Amino acid sequence: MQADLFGGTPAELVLAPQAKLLKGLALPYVPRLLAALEQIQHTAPFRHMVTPGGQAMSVALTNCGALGWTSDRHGYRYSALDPDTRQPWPPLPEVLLQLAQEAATRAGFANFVPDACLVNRYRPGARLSLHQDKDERDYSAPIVSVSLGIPATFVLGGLDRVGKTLRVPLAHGDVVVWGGADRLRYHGVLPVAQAEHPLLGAQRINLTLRKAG
Ligand code: MD3
Ligand code: FE
Repeated sequence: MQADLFGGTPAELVLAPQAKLLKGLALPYVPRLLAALEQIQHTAPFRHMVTPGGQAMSVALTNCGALGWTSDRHGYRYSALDPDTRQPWPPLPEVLLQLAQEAATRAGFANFVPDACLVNRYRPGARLSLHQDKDERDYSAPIVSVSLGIPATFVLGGLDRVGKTLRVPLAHGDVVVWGGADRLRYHGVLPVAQAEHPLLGAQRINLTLRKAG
């Protein structure tokens, strides 16, 4: 799918005052992103982490960058080491830094320097229940999210668990930037429907770039 037929600025949808969906912004980066993902998986394979409640997540994950998000029976935290290998996470690829900075700048957050990239893999049926992202040290930095592969429906709520939610379809190449007060909104992903993507097959990959440390 083409972001914009006329070579102009990609469509920018305002989801909330400081949350912007940049349709197709990642499309020109896809070949380099897929090559980077291959490298990351080689060092740090996808795995299903366990939540503090003792349940295995339906989403499989890995990380790159100085810090990686992890979960186990004891809680959620950012760690410099992959708990499975006790080795550092693979470095943040240049292409991800470039894309994150282009997206953040377009959304009004100049000078974004992420130090963590969580890579989520959704097979059909995988979902992410409504939650807030509260494990980072500094809420003033934005979060940049990149979607690849089969589509998903993103659910955006408010600052508390109850209340109205907005459903947002996310497609291959879409980028969302969250900052300011909207960074602490509840959000989740509905169970992903069975589908095939020409490049990624039956999976959705979501990369979330953050300043965690
Ligand atoms: C809205 N991932 O890893 S990314 C997560 O598609 C996570 O894998 C989802 O939520 C995914 O924590 C959604 C989009 C996202 C990320 C952070 C947010 C949306 C957000 C923070 C505040 C509000
Ligand atoms: Fe989240």
